[in-house]
Amino acid sequence: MTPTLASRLHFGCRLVFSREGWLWITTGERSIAEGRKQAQLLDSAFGKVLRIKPDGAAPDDNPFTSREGALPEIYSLGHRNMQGAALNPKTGELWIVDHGPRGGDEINVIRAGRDYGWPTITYGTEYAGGSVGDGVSQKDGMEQPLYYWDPSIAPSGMAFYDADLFPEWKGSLFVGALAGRHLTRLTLDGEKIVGEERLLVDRARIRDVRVGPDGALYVLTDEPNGELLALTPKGS
Ligand SMILES: [Ca+2]
Repeated sequence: MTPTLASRLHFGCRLVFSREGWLWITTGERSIAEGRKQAQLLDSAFGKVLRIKPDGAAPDDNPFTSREGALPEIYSLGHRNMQGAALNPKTGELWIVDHGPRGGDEINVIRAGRDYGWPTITYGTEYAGGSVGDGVSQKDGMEQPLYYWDPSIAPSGMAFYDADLFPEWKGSLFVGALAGRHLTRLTLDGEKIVGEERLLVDRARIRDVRVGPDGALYVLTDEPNGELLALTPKGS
């Protein structure tokens, strides 16, 4: 990430390959005031989704390649701390979950060149209390989330379920919760999130969730004595 800032928080961190083989990278804004501001700046890699080719170069059709002073790797901007990202198996689009401030965790579908608003707009407030910036949640030219959590769940990894082992889960989107200590199952109608079920409630802080080739759901806990859980249907 460039430039460098001294901080131990909000590094983003998820990697997803697109169908054409380019790599999406989610970066955080390092949580400090200087990095937060840079989430809106096109000469900084903080708080962005980046897209690169296997050799590290920016694809020619990235949205800001012809913008003077902009990093050509930038695909979208205005993000805070995207701890989950997954390819939607139906559309091939990138979906992310952004760990927000208090009351502002978001799910977004990522489209080229769009501004997802952080820190200008948010549904959350500062952890210490008080509004973020002007305290607005909508603004022209900035994307609204598909869904947000208030109170926060502290989202981590995410995965679309497209396997057959749990037929009733097909098409669902799973998101782990850290402070929320559960696994969320979201039901979708296209881009609308129409239902939320909480599983493994108070089991552990959950860091990541993935679907295995066997159709089981694998859940990674985030604890001193962390575990990898495999979820399969009863009797299977
Ligand atoms: Ca947003």
